[in-house]
Order: sequence, then structure tokens, then C-alpha cells
Amino acid sequence: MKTRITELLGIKYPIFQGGMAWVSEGRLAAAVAEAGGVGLIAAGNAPAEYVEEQIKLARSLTDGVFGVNVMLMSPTADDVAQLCADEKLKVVTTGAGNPGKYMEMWKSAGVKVVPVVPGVALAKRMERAGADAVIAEGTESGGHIGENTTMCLVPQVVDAVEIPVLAAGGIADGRGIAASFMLGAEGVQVGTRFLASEECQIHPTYKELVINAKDTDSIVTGRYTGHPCRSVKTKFSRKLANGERDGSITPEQFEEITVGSLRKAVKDGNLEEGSFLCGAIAGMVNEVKPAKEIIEEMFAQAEKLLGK
Ligand code: TUI
Repeated sequence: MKTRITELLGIKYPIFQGGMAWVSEGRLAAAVAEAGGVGLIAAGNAPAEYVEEQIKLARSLTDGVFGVNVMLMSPTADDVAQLCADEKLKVVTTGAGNPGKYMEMWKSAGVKVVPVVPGVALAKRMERAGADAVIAEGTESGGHIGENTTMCLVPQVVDAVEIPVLAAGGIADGRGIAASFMLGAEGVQVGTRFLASEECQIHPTYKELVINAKDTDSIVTGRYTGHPCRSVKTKFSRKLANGERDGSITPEQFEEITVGSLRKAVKDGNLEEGSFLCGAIAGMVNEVKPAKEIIEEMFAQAEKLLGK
């Protein structure tokens, strides 16, 4: 399947693995890269040293294409951004902000820049700033989300910019890829499906939650903090949602309670204090498979549907 995204990066399949904080480390990124997609190491809030280690690990496992996802709200974002340029990565994706101030540094280091955008305005700004492509991420995604849906957002971004657009949010099989292409996307970003990959290093409890999730089992919390976040419904996320609704948890308390909660989910499978981020498509993810199989099956189905 040739698109401007496969051409831009010299990859077999136009698929980016989502940059999921603590989840997307070197081994998962390398597996996706090895399968012919783009693997991403998520920096999240981690220090640059952690990211450097993961880059080394991925390089030792694959010659495929991988990069780093820079979480722009992180206090370590400046250091991680500098590392991406120093390491001359093939590609950087960004989330949770506007990466404008790093653009020149990355472009002159030969790094392809692909920001995640929740709306048309930022997509246009990113194009003007020199982005190579954008990822239009709908509210169906896991983690920190915007308001618009993938179905509504992707065609509007496609109409607004000349650079290629990848679709994200709610894509976990070949039907999602085919639908994205019908909306004008030239690639997809997939996160939740890879939570249930063999190479994904998350705690077994996390994988079980995703595998067992039904269509109604994701929940959005934290709208009142300005950082809405989608995760698996658990006792903990319900408690946060209730506290947000009835005012018994203030936004400041909410931030305090959730500090470190991603790590507690990923590393410890801590159901009492962990945030198990996942997309709204988790209900359709029912089986753990190697990343390569996931990708090959998705694209075989998409190509059949698209009549190629
Ligand atoms: O970034 C993500 N997903 C994430 S980041 C994350 S870590 C975190 N945890 C708690 C609170 C906040 C972050 C977990 N999941 N996806 C990409 C994404 N970017 N979604 C939404 C945005 C976004 C939102 C507003 C990008 C830019 C933006 O506006 C920037 C501006 O200045 O216009």
C-alpha cells in the first residue's frame, strides 16, 4: 500500500504505533519497525536518559524505522527534543501541545516531524511551520484527548492542509484503516491494538483489562483540569469520575491523585491507584498477538476492502 507516508519514511505499511507513555518503549517500537511500520518510543514525563536508553535498545533490535513521541507538557520536553536532534532520529511525533519552538532544530537535523493535532487550526499552523505530515487524532483515542471525533476531524484536516494526514482514534482492524483512507488519510496511528501485542511490556493485569473490555468500558476523566484523559473503567477511574461530577475532588486534588498513576498501571498493574489508559475501541481488542501479525492482518483486511 503506497502513500505519501510510505514514501516519506521508506516503510512498507503506512502505520505509526501510538506513543503511549511508559507503554511504548524500545522493544515494542522495534517490533513495529521490524514489521514494516513506524515504531515510537514515548518519552511521556521521563527524563532524556530513559529515552536515550530506549533508543539504544531499539537500535540493537531493528534496522527499521522508529522515532520518539515527545509529550510537550512534560518538564523534560526541552531535553528530550534536543536528544531527538542529537540522535538524528528518522521521525518525531508530538502530543499535548504545539511543537513550533523545536521545529527548526529538528528539520535541520534531518528529522521528519509529525505532530498530533486535535483540530484544523493547529494542523494548518504545523503545516506552515514545516511539519512533514500531521496525525489527526479523534476523541476515541486513549490518554489525553481532544473533543472532535475521528470521523469528523480527519476529512476536515485533509481538506485544510496539503501535507499527508494520518488518522488516529478508534482504529484497531482493517476496517478502521479502510475507513480512514476513505476519509482521505494516507496512514493511521494505532495505539490500543498494540497494548495487546506480545512485545508490549505492560503488566499482565493491564493486558487483561484491555482484552476483557466491552464497548462501554472506557471512561473520560479530568475534563475540569483541562486535560481530559480516556482510560479503562476501573474502581479508581470511576472514583475520579464521581469526584469530578459531585465536586468532592477538586481539580487540584485530581492532579495530585493522578500523578504517577500511568506508571502504577503499566509497571505494577495497580488497580487501586493506576490509570489504565486505552481507546474507545478496546472492546474490539480480544487477543494478544505478535505486532507483526497484527499489522499484516490489519493491512490484508484493509486492502481487500479497498479492492486492491
Ligand atoms: O498526547 C496525547 N496523548 C497523551 S499524552 C499523555 S500524558 C498526560 N497525562 C495526563 C495529562 C496530560 C498528558 C497521555 N496521553 N495525544 C496527542 C494529543 N495531543 N491529544 C491532544 C493533543 C493536543 C491538545 C491540544 C495537541 C495540541 C493541543 O493544543 C496545542 C496548542 O497550543 O494549540
